[in-house]
Amino acid sequence: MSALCRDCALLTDGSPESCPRCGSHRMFAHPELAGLNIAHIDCDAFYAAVEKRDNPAIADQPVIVGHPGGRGVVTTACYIARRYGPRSAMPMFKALELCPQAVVIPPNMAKYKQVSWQIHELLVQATPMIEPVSLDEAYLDLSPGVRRVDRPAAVLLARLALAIERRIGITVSVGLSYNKFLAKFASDRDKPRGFAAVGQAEACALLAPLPVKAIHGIGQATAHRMAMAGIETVGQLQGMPEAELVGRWGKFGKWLALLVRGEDPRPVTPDRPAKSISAETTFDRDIADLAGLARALEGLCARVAARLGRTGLAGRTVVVKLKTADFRTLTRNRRLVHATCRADVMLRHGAALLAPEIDGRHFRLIGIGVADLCPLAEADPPDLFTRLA
Ligand code: TTP
Ligand code: MG
Repeated sequence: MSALCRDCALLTDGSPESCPRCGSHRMFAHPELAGLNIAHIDCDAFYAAVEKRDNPAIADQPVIVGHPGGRGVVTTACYIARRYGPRSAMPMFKALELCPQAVVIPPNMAKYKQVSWQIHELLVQATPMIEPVSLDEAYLDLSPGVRRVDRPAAVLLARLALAIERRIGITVSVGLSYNKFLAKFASDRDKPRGFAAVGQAEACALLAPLPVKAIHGIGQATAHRMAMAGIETVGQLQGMPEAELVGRWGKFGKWLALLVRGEDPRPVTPDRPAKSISAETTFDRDIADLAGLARALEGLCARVAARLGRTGLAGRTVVVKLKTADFRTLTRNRRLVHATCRADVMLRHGAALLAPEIDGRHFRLIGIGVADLCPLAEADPPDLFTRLA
């Protein structure tokens, strides 16, 4: 048996009540913990959590995110509001009947997207194999040889959950298993701020009592047809040989035969790579002079280079973006002979793109990035002089 301290990420043998290093009681013990590598991370009441983070005055109140008014629906209800009944997709008027004291906040998608990206930036430090499912959830492959840090997956996940809490200010629930289906199943078992694992030895028994809809791919219609045939639970499907499942449901039956026994062949598939990587900043006071703008570019180039390094990418085109005081956006770009991931190279080309724009106009924002991405290995070949040296 291994146990994980969820407050200091120590992985220890046995199942102690408290952490031998930090004394925390948030211990998670599981016999297969050290050997499970596929994870699912899901933010808790995501939109509502972001709104509470940004307004501590409502932290202890029931919060519903959604468009107020007659025809609106609930997009997220925080966990306090859920005690009174409101749920996602419920008509707002009904949610407010159940919980009239709720604070209703219209969704701010731009903000949630930004938080989602910040979470992604943390996840990518643990592994490049991240499959985002929506703004607030992703699968991670943390297998040895894939993960960036040679620590057990459970340790990396505890660190990620802590980093998301401390740096971003919201909580997540983590599911750890040996495939995607069970990792997602696990992340839902201990919400909010949860940590759960499903091992090989227990998977079938855990799935057996669940309604058939718990199986990925069984929707309302299939569940209804199964109910007509007297099949209500996953256990009943487990009792059927594969030939019978295929006989009844064709190709889907083959899929069912795997999933009901806790097998899922789908690999974690990283999202399509970004088309460009960039950083930008809005000034407190508009800037018109080259020196001031170039100074801003320097910091931005360092940020872009750091992100390129983390994602293992480089770019063949440098792009500079400027926004004028009267909100006009202009972009200037330059294709390079060799792709780059270096801040100094980006800065040199960035400054060259910037110079012709300095004509007295004031700018409120500057950004720089690289596009036409390629693997890092193809970037910045040593120049002739270095090669000869
Ligand atoms: P979920 O992860 O399903 O829900 P949640 O994060 O609010 O709560 P939890 O995971 O703790 O159960 O969805 C993520 C976000 O997606 C959610 O904050 C709002 C949005 N969403 C909708 O807009 N409509 C919906 O019907 C659902 C379910 C979610
Ligand atoms: Mg969620």
